[in-house]
Amino acid sequence: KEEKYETPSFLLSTDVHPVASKLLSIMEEKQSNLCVSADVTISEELLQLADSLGPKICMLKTHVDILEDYTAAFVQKLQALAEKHNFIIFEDRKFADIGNTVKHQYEGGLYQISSWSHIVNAHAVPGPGVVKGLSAVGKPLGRGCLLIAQMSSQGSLATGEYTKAVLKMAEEHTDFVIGFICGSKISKRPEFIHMTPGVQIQAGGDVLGQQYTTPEDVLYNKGSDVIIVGRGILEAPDRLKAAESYRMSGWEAYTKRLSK
Ligand code: 5IU
Repeated sequence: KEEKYETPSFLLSTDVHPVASKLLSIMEEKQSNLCVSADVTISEELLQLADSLGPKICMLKTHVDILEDYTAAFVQKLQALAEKHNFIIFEDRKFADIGNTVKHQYEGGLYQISSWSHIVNAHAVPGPGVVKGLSAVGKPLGRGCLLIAQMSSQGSLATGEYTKAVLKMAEEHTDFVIGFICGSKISKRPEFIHMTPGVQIQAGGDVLGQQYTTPEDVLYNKGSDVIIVGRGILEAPDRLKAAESYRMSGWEAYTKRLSK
């Protein structure tokens, strides 16, 4: 297949966080900037999703606390599938407490998230202590963190000056923060990864304030790097077919932007 797209040179730079560079090479190798949001409540279904959609995705996003049958054996199986299909695991935990508390929430409790999730995310509301606390646990394990700079939901307060302050917080912690959850590109630094939820083939929303934009709009017009898709795939009659269609339209829009 002909493509104008070339490996971005910063991928070769040693300054890039190992998880970010792994993600970027997975994206290239699989021609996918699709992160599936596996919002299901039974672990067997999640594993089955990870196995069947694994070849189409660069990342799998979880909410372990919605599983009704979580076990340590489940995460071991999930990790094995991440190895098998070469994708990154992202637990969408949205940490938002003081540093000392998030440290415990990240490392301990029932889920021991730091032991299996390559990436987590955090709200910047508490100030830099939240990043420092998470980093104390995650950095020695080679983990990365995304800061929530904007949200897809209607009436979100994460806008304007707040978003700018999040960007500054990220710039001050580049040894652990690898990018953002956002609606559009907010930093020109190529080593920051921009990931956007609220994506469906058709723009619109749900009854609880979620707002959807299309892959083309998010990746081409808004300059984001990765699309996060949940119900657009989970509620499709054929999930594999839907995932392939998001992968294809996402990769097309992304490579078109990179060769702009
Ligand atoms: N999610 C959002 N918006 C955000 C953030 C996270 O939708 O701003 I931060 C999560 C919630 C859900 C997934 O797990 O992304 C989107 O799912 P749907 O594609 O089903 O709306």
